[in-house]
Amino acid sequence: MSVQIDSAKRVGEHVAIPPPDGVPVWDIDPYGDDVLAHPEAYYAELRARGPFVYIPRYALLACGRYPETREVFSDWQRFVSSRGVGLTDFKLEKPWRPPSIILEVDPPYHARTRAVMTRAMSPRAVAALKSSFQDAADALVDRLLEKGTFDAVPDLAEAYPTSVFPRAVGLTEVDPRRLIDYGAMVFNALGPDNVLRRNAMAKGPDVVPWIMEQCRRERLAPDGFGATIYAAADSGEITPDEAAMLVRSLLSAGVDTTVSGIGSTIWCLAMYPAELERLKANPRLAQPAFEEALRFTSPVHSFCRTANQATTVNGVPIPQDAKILCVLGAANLDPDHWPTADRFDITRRPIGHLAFGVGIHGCVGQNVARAEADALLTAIANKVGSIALAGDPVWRPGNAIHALERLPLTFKAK
Ligand code: OVM
Repeated sequence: MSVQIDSAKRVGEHVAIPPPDGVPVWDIDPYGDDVLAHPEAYYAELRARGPFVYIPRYALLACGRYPETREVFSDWQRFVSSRGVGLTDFKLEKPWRPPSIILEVDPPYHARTRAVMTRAMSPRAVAALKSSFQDAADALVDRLLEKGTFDAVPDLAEAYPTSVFPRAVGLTEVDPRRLIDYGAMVFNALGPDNVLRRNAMAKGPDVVPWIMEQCRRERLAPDGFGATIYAAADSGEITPDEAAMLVRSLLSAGVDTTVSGIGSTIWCLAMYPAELERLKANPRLAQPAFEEALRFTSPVHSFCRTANQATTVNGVPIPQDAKILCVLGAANLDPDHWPTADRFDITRRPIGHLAFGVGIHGCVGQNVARAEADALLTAIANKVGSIALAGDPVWRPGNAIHALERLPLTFKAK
């Protein structure tokens, strides 16, 4: 028994569990445009209805309270990733691309690929990039101050990561548009066969072959994350084909995430000028400001897991084969976990936020994301006197990413 959202293409197919005893049924589309663009009311209602809800439209369980979301996300034995982290159960439906060999696998195999990626983006490897990240951030902020008024989505949130990350990977051909479009495919593919997924997937013929080509060893510089990954193939730790797949993971997960996280952080500073003042007064708040912006906006709003066995979470029965939508954005705003949860406070230091996930699958690139944000926020703290909206911010719906479509701003110098 399974749900097929689109029977011809079999997109989003998974086992259609019935509502478990005692789990409230909620007739909502969590992939609706309005929910995805402005999710806060949905987050609050999801938490209020119970530790889990059953969503009949997709025969799906969903959780958004902090303890349960953290438990499902942490326990890789009961809640596996190898059956896909979107709506599709890879046991039932062939995924749109060969599965990621780090995201969409379980232990023991996972430990092998994870170790290579951890090494490639180690604190030492990232520290070596610090001064070039800072130079690029200083130069970009200077240009934006000269412009005065600009759209912070293309001109800052997209411009900065695409100016430093491809080089850090070792790409020798940089095509920001294709990198961004591939990210949109990978993340929207986690949802149902809606317009968001279809529009993103339509770029496939232009984008996928280009991405795969950039993953080849001959294409990569000898000093990036990619080179470290291929060095692990030389030592026999992984195969050359696995090395190419891990470079693909860098390009899948490293662009749209940081673009979204940086854009949303800038939005926070524009919306909460008192917090910008605190950052200007103490540029060392750059790191905690980014963490708080991640908690506050959750750029990756949800990922799924699949129950590999019947179990219970906080007494709630979870049937075997259930897909569980873990709404990280809801957990990061749970008022039972976070005092004054809906306040953006750059001195909060929100240890344990779920914006990078948690557990063995927690974001392996988080040091890189932090280094990018740190450089940019340090440049802003040192150079920017005020940030004002120059028009209405527009949020863009996404099946897994919550990010801005447009953010018109005016920067004035310090
Ligand atoms: C990957 C990957 C890793 C993390 C997130 C992601 C859904 C992809 O390994 O391809 O986006």
